[in-house]
Amino acid sequence: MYLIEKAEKFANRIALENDNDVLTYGQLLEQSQSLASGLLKDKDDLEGNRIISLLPPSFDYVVLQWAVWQTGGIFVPLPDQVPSDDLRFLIEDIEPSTIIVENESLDTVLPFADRDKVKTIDDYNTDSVKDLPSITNDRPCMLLYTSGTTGKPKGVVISHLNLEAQITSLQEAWGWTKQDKTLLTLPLYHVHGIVNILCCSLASGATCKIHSRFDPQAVWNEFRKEDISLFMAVPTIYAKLMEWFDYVDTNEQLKLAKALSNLRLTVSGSAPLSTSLFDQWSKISGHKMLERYGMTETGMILSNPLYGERRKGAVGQPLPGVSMKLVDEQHQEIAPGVPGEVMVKGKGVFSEYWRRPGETRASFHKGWFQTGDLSVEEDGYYRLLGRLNQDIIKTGGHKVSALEIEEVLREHPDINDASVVSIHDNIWGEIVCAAVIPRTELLSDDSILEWSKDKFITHKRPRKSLIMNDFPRNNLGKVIKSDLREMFEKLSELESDDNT
Ligand code: MCA
Ligand code: AMP
Repeated sequence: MYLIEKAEKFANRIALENDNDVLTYGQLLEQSQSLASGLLKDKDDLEGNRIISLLPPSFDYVVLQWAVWQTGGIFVPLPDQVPSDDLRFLIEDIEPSTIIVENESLDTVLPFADRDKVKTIDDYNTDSVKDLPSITNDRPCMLLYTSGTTGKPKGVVISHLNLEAQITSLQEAWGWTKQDKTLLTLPLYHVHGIVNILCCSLASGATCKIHSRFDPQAVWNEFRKEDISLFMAVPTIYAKLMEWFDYVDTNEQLKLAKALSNLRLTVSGSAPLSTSLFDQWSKISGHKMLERYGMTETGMILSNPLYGERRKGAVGQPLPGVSMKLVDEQHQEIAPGVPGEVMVKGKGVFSEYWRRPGETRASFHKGWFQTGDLSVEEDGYYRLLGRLNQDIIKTGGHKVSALEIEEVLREHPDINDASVVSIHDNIWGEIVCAAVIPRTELLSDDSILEWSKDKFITHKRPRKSLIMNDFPRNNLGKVIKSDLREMFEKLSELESDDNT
C-alpha cells in the first residue's frame, strides 16, 4: 500500500496537526495498525467488508481510514450530518459490516442499523497487534458516493491502484515535498479533500493541518502564521475568503495580503473558477491561482501547469498518467477548436459503480470513461464549456442531482409535482431552485423551504421556490427547464433590486 510504505520513511515527521495537537507518521502507523487488529478480531482479512465512517475530518478519521485499508476492508466515508432518509438508503446500498460514529451520533444511526454494527473507535481499543494481511493493489479501498443523472447517488469503487495513480500524478504535477504544509478545510467524503489534499500530503511526508469545518476567519488566521505552503479549495471557499477580506479594514487587509506571501501554490477546482475571482485573488496575493478539473470517477484529469502560464478560465492540459480526448456524439475524436465531450482513460479511473453493472457499462465507451463534461482545446489549453446533462448541479463544489431533489419534494403532502433547476450565484456557483405544483392551498414558499431543512443535507436544499399552476412544457408535455431557469433568474433580479 503506497501510503503505508511511504509513511514508514517519515516516522518522526508530523503527519497531522489540529489546533491542540500533532500526530507523527509513526503514531499514525502505530494507531492504525492497532485499530486494524481490533477491527479484524479473529479474522485474517476483512475481504472487502464495507466500513462506514461518519467521523468528521479529524485524527480519528485518518487513523480509521488507514486501519480499514490494512484489514482488506473498504472505507466508506459519509457526511456526518446526513438526513435520515439518505442514511437509510446509503446503509441499504452499502450493506456495511460496521458503522463507525462519534459517541454523540449513536442515536442518529441506530434506527437504521443493527446495534452490534454501530461502533465508536474506542470500542476497538487493543494493545495486541496482529499480523495484518498483505493487500494487493487491485483490491478496492474506498467507496465514494456521487450524484448521477439518475435519481439516487452511486458508490464509485476506488482500488488501491486507482488511489496510488491519482496521488502520484498530483505529486509530480504540483511538486509536493516533505517541506510542504497544507490546510484541509474541505469535507473528507469527496476526492478533493481525501486525495488531492490529505493523501497527497501524507504520501509526500508533508504536514496536513485539519480544520474540521470551514471557517473563513480561521483560515485567514492560519495563513497569518505563514507556515502553510499549499492551499486547495473549491471556488466557494475562495469567494468566502474574499468576502471576509473585503469586510475587514484596510490595515487588516494589508496584513492578510502579506500572510499569503508564504503560499507557494493555491489551487481551485470542483467547480468553475470565475475570471473575476481569479483576478481578485491575484490582486491581493500576487498568485495566479492554478485551476484544475477532475471527477470522483477519475481523480484529476486536467491541470494548469505548476510552472508556465496558468491561463484564466482554462483548466490546462492532461495530468501525468491520464489519457484524455474530446469526442463528438458518435464518439469520433474531434479537431482542436471544436467542442466535444471529455473522455478519460488511465490507472486512476475507477472500474465500477457499486452493484450497478448497467450504469457502469453505460458510462464507458470502448474502455474510455465518458465524463458528461464539454470542453474545447484552444492553443494547447482545455477550457470547460459546461455539462451535457443540465440536471446535474454544482453548488458550493458539491454535485447534486436535480432529479433526486424532485423525487424528495414529491413526497411533501402538499406538493403534486416538482421541477428543479439551478441559477448562477456569485458565492455558491449555482443555487438550487424548486418549482412546484401544489396539491393543496396550504403550500407556501416558506413552508417548502422550512420542510426542506430536515429532508435535505445543506447543499441539496432548495434556496428559492416558485409555486405554479403548471410548468412551462413543450408540445410533448416535457418541462422546459431553460424557461424555468429564466423565471428564477428574473425572480432573483427582482429580489436583489428590492434589497438595494
Ligand atoms: C450552505 N448554504 C448554502 C449552501 N450550502 N446556501 C446556498 N447553497 C449552498 N450550496 C447556507 C446554509 O444553509 C447556511 O445558511 C450558510 O450557507 C452556511 O452553511 P454552512 O453549511 O455552514 O456552509 P459552509 O460551512 O460555509 O460551507 C460551504 C463550503 C461547503 C465550505 C463551501 O459547501 C463545502 O465544504 N464544499 C466543498 C465540497 C467539496 O469538497 N467538493 C468537492 C467535490 P443559514 O446560515 O442561513 O442557515 S468534487 C470532487 O471531489 C471532484 C473530484 C473535484 O474535481 O474536486
Ligand atoms: P464530482 O462528481 O463531485 O466529482 O464532480 C465532478 C464534476 O465537477 C465534473 O464532472 C465537472 O463537471 C465539475 N468540475 C470539476 N472541476 C471543475 C472545474 N475546474 N471547472 C468546472 N467544473 C469542474
